[in-house]
Amino acid sequence: MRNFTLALIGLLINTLSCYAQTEKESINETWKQFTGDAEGAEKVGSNDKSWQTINLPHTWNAVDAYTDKKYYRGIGWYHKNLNLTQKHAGKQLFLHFEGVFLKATVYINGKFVGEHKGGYTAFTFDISNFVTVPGNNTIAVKVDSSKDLNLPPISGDYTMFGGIYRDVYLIATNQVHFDKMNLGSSVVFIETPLVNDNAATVKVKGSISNDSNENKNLIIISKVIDKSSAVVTEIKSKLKLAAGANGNFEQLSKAINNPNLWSPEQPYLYTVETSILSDDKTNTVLDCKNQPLGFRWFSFNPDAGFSLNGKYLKLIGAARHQDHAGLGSALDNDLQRRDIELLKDMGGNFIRVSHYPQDPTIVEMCDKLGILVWEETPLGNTFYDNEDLKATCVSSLKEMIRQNYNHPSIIIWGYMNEVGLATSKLADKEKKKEIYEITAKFAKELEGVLRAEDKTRLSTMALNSGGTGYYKEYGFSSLPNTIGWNTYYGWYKGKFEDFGVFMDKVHKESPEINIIISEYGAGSDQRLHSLNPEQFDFSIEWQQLYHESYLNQIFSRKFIAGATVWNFIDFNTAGRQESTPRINNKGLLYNNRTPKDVYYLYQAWLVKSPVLHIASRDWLNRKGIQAEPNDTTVSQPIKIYSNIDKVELFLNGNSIGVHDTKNGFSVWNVPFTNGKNFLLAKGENGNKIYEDALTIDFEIVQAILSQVKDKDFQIAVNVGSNCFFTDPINNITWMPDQPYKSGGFGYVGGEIYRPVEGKIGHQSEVFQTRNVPLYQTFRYGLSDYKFDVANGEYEVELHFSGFGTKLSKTIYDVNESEEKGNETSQFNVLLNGTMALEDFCPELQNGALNAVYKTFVVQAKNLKGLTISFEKLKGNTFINAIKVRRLN
Ligand code: GCB
Repeated sequence: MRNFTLALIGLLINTLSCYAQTEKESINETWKQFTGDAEGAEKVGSNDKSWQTINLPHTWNAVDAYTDKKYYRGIGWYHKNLNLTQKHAGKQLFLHFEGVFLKATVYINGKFVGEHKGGYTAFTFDISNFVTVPGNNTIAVKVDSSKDLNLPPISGDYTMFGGIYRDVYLIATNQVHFDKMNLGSSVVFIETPLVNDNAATVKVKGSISNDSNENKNLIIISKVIDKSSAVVTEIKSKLKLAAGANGNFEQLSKAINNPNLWSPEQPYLYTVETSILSDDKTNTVLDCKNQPLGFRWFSFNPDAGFSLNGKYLKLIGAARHQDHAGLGSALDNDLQRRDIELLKDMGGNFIRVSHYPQDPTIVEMCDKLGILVWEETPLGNTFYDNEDLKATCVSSLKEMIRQNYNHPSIIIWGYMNEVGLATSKLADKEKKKEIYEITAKFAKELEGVLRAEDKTRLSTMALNSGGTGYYKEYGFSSLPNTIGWNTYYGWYKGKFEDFGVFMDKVHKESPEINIIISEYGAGSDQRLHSLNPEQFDFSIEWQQLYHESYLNQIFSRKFIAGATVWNFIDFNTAGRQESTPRINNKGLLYNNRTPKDVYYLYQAWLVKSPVLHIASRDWLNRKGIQAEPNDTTVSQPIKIYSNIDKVELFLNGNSIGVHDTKNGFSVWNVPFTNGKNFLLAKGENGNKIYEDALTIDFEIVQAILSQVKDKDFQIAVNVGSNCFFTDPINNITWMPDQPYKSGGFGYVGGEIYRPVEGKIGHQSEVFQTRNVPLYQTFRYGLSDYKFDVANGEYEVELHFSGFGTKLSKTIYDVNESEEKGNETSQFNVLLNGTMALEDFCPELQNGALNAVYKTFVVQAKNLKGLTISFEKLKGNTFINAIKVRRLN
């Protein structure tokens, strides 16, 4: 019996004969790099002594993209010595680049090997005829990241990091091998023509090259291997290949009974191992390839949404850009993988790999962790009828599809984002029509390419919600199988509820269209907090309200098949300004991957295991004014994100009540005392107690300032803003603006600056300060700002940033446009009646959009406190922030 069992296992368990036939070796180490053009750098022996030595992945924009909107876009060079040894003799040798932005020209030993256009897809060059084996060989790569209207992306809200920013491999194969020259792809393509609960079949296709000078008789064996290494089916076929020829093969398996299905809950992966064997007595394995295989089927329905393996599934997750604080686009594979783990931990089952194909580890992880994928090519915003541009869009689309064909996680391919947006702004109607038409024509062409490349998946396009008219008129929205809507109601415009209204409208108007929300999001800046959050204030609290509302609206509409938050992680976009210039801060995580509190709202909605999170990790230093002069506590709301029905909150050991959780959260009004406040949340689930705790440092500001005895008294005000602003370097918190009330502090007269209704402050970068948001909001037209402080000597700090007419109107893009702001203002500022700033014009002090601050020493006498008075001379009086500090 024992012998019989062993024999059976011997038959079923794969012997893993695949390994070591083809060698794939990373060659990321010790490259020489130079940013700039270097004449003759492709030549052997060209002088690179002064170049820096680096390891890949590398980008030359890891620093300047974070400091300068005009970051370097141009040429850079890379050199590497490639030492080939005896083991490479007689092999076919290839260089495989996973990603070089934007254009790469590769030379080996001074000779041109090839050029690749497109910054987000892989490419492979056969270098066999260029190298000396054994021997030292020189690889030289000229990389060009210049803005090029012939190459996508031609526009976009993200930084175009230049360099060899993904891994590079040397691949050595036998003379007979899977064709490596198929657009950088894996060359063995897997499909599942039949798949249901009971049975599945596997189709394996590919092409083989015979680079030897003999005719070959070959056997091709594909084994489907399960997780326990058991071979569940095997397909065998034969191929005759003449010397120097290429040939295709296609194999179809028998039905596999009761296949393990792939899904987010159980991302069961099989491996398809395909080997080429010599058809002779030796049966030598000549090449071998392992590919992932997942059995799943899916469908979209315009009313019923998405279903996977016959079951309804709400697709929910986030879009991801590829950069990381301090590294730009040059992340190692562990960091890439971590992002997908973070998405899985959040409960996400869907990702939009935006706006371009990303590192191969991303989709590999999605296969492993069970996250469904929308992947897309980088044509966005605008389009020109240019043959080179079109050719690269087509080649990038084909490359993306072929390189990722076997990943079961991928369900949708996209090829355009918000095209037509730039066109919609053109004044010339004829021109507009013409561009819409050529763009739509090209969209049709790409749709055709996509459908011809992959009949097993669906197509999509992300459209901006403002463009429903032209998308319909020119046929964009009826072209792909699914439509993604990018919607920002409650952020760039409108109210949260407008989102649902919009979705219902587009669904009603075009009931035949499958709908995904490809973008929705709101910015947030950890330094900004508000008890009265409002649209576009970049407070953490507004972003929370935004997502609380959207989640409800998305889940209550079945026809919304899926949704991806814009964006999973704050990302670098050098042209954008706003509160954190060069960072689009709509992430659920910061750019260094620390989750924001709102990440846990998603967990509370999406994760089945108990989640309990006090949502104030982003706001641990709080301040508040007494409601009544002698109050020893000040109440402020605390939110808890949880999926546990009832949660109890304790403050410094005492229960302050049990609240029901609804829609993933509950809110407490917490009576904070001065100093440390220890909050402990408890929830019971299945007889287990779950806890979360944090300490909030609270400073109570006295309602009657003259009663403050502390000689170190200081108060800082973020004038013209509804937000607390905390400078993380010195922990000083600037209080929100408020009207003056006797005994306290506040403005007299004036208005908060709002460039348009619903927006607060401006979004242009302010220089000469690290505290940009403090200078983006201001109050104008005011007559006084008063602080009813006790008698004493005070330092008064007045902060201004003039901007004349220099505000940036566009959200991103390096071109600055003009918006009417506080036309050059001139005014006097008096401190307790004494002239402090005469004929003061903030722009003239330091130039527009630069921070200016002035300090003065003022005596508060006769219980009259401090009055800062503004006398208008020209334009408007205004001020951005004030700090008052007691000296004596
Ligand atoms: C969009 C774009 C995306 C931007 C985003 C934003 O609609 O598709 O690239 O980053 O809006 O944050 O404004």
